This record gives sequence, structure tokens and C-alpha cells, in this order.
Amino acid sequence: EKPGLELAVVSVPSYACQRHTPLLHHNTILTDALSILAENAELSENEGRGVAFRRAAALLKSLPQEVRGAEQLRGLPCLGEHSLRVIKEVLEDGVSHEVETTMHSEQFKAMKALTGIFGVGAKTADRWFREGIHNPSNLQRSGHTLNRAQRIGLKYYDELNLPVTKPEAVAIGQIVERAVHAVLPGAEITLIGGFRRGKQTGHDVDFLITHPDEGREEGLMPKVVSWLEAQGFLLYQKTTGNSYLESKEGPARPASNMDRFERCFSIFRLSTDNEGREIQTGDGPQTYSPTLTNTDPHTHSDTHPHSKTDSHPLPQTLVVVGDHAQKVSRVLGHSQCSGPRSWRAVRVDLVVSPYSQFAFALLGWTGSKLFERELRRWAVHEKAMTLSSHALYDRKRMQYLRASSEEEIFAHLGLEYIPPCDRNA
Ligand code: DCP
Ligand code: MG
Repeated sequence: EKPGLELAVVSVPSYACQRHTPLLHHNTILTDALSILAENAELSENEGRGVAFRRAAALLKSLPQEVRGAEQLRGLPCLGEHSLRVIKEVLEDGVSHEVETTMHSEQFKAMKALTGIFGVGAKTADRWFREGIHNPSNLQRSGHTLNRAQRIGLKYYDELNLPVTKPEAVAIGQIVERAVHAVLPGAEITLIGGFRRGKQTGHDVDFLITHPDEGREEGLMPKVVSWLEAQGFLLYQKTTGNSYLESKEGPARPASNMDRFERCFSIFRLSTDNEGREIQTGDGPQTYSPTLTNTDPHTHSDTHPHSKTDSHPLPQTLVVVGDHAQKVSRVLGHSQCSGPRSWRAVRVDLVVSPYSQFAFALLGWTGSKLFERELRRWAVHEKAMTLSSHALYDRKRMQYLRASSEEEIFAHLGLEYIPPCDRNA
């Protein structure tokens, strides 16, 4: 017997939230192929098909070793007929015909390019595509009326499509922390999203803000935004208020997967060298001590309040190094704005949660998107519970289940605790 055949008999649970899914895994060639098909399905607004490919990919990400032959897949859950066909093709020929055709199709390329514009979703992109608009330049020349988000998205297209690095995320975190503490001392700021899962890059940076005295966080976002704007840190922002209490459906019957927290979609202006220091006004580096809340010391020891950053505060301005610096300066150098410059645009998502909902918000905003979807599916189908980023409701006992940590929520759901770094489904 070939080594590895035992994979087939190892039982793998079928919900992604029952499994450990690390960032780095053994089946990237297969999961890259399936991700293209998932992305194509999502861009064609075929959500069901997208989820099927995402689940198949997530299953492969959780396997302890490389799949070398289709016989190793026998008995594994989550692999539908279509996904299996693609996997077999890649295992046998190195590539899948369907994936290659999709990747190189004019429609897929155009939809990716157009939805890559901040403020443009699949519906709008599809309408433009059918009018013959295939890329940002076509759009620029079309004379279409764009909203404020889309105009900014077009203006900063290249740099908003450059990955945001971990050091850049940390630098943004310091600015967010200064802003929040300036208007509400004692508030806690947590890095969430992909960076909390241990990713080294992201398409944006996500933060969750709360305050131990419930109620103090109310109306916080407009004040934070004003501070950031006054300091010249914002290129764009759109704030939406908390609508959780007003919402008729309540957490037991959420109308959608969208949560109702006070939230700010923004684009930051981040200095990329020390010349940018003049925009970093305020307390200055000497009196500023980073206290970015850390709920996960294993993946974020560099931002932990008790780590070495206490004695050696990180520079207030960001010095980007290596390959990324070259890419950034190339893009900035070629930007249509005003020639080379010492700052870049970065997408930042801020969310404010009342303290009593913090654990749910943290769990709901750490992702991955599929992991979140699977948690909610597990809750409903296996536990008769409704999970949202606000609360957990037990339908049989007809009561809300409180939790002050993610561990407690997993326990309520009858699941083994999965740490953030293993939620990369
Ligand atoms: N999230 C969600 N539903 C939403 C919005 C967000 O479940 N409507 C969760 C899942 C995401 C997390 O919030 O993982 C952050 O959203 P992002 O789109 O920023 O996703 P990531 O941070 O995981 O990816 P990236 O690294 O590309 O930013
Ligand atoms: Mg993110």
C-alpha cells in the first residue's frame, strides 16, 4: 500500500467549524483550482454553487497531508460530483480544463477587474460588462455617473488592489487606537478579520472596538471619524449607525447574515516613510504606548500589551521594506495623482460592539467567511440555535445564551474550541 492511503479511512467531520484549518496546508494546487470556480460562481451570483466549491476547498485545506490520488478521497465529506471531477482532472493532468477556460474568459477577467473597484459589486459589474466595459479604463472613459465610493475606488484602483501587509495593519492599528483613546479612554481595540487568523496580508484591515462600561460605546464612531478626519488620516469614510435595537427581527430571526453594529467603511491615508511624520500629529511617539487589545497572544505577540512593544514603541510612521516596498513605490510612482508620494491608500473596516455582545462580534468578525457560514449552519441544523454576531439564541429553551469569550460560545454550540489560526476554512 502506498503511504497516505489511510486518509480515506480517517473520518473527517463535515462542518468546517468542527475542523482545524490552518493558513498553510498541503493541497494548494487543488484548492486554488476550486477557488477560481467558487469565485466565478460568486461573480455570476450563483451563491449555492460558490458555497459548494468553497466547502470542497475547505475540506482539502483541513487534510493533514497532500492528496496524490483520487482513491485517497473515498469517504470524505463535502466533495460534490463537480468538485471531485475537477480534483481528479488536476491530479491526473496538472490542470483542469474548466478552470483554465474560466480563468482566461473575458467575462471572468472583466468581472474581477470591475468588482476590484471599491464600491462596485457583482450586479453593477455585470451591467457594465454587458455594455462592453471590461476594465477600469473603459469605465473611466464611459462617462458613467459614479457614486463617491466608486470615484475613490477608481482613483486609487492600483494601490487598493495591492495587499495590505501585517506591518501596515499594525501601523493602522496604532492610528485607530490613538483616535479611539482620544475620544473614549478605556476603550478596547482588537484586530479582527484575516490578520487575527494569522494572515500576513489582507485586502483590508478590520478592527473591533468596545468599552467595558456598556453604553459608553454608544455614538462612538462619529467622534472617532471626526478625530481621524481632523488629523488628515481619512481619504473616504461611510459610517452606518447601530440598528440592532430598532431591528424588528431581533437576533433570533436575523433578516440576513449582515450584522447591525455601528460600522465605518473607510480608506486611510497611511504614511509609507518617515517624511510623512508631519501628518502624524497629536501626542507624538514619546507619550504614546501601544495597548492594542490582544485576545490571541500566539498569533499577535508583536502587538500584545505586555510584549516588547511596551519598551520599544513601534515607529509612528511606517517604513515599508523589501519586495512590498518596491511594489508600493512602483504603484505610487505611476499613480495618476501627483507623481510619487509618501503615503498609500488602505481600506479599513471599523466596527463598534457593546461589551455584552463582544464575544459574538469577535467570533463573527474573525472569519473566514466560510467558517462563519458553517458555524451558523451547525447552530441551526445540529443545535436548533441561531447564531449571529450579536447573540446566540436557543430555540428549544427559548432563551439567549450569554458568553463573554469565544470559548464559551463554542461550548454552548457543543463544538471543540477552534483557535483563530485554525479558522482559515
Ligand atoms: N464578515 C462576515 N460577514 C460580513 C462581513 C464580515 O462574516 N458581511 C466577517 C468574516 C470575515 C471578516 O468579517 O472574515 C472580515 O471581513 P473581510 O472581508 O475583511 O475578510 P478577511 O479579513 O477574512 O479577508 P481579507 O484578508 O481579504 O481582508
Ligand atoms: Mg479583512
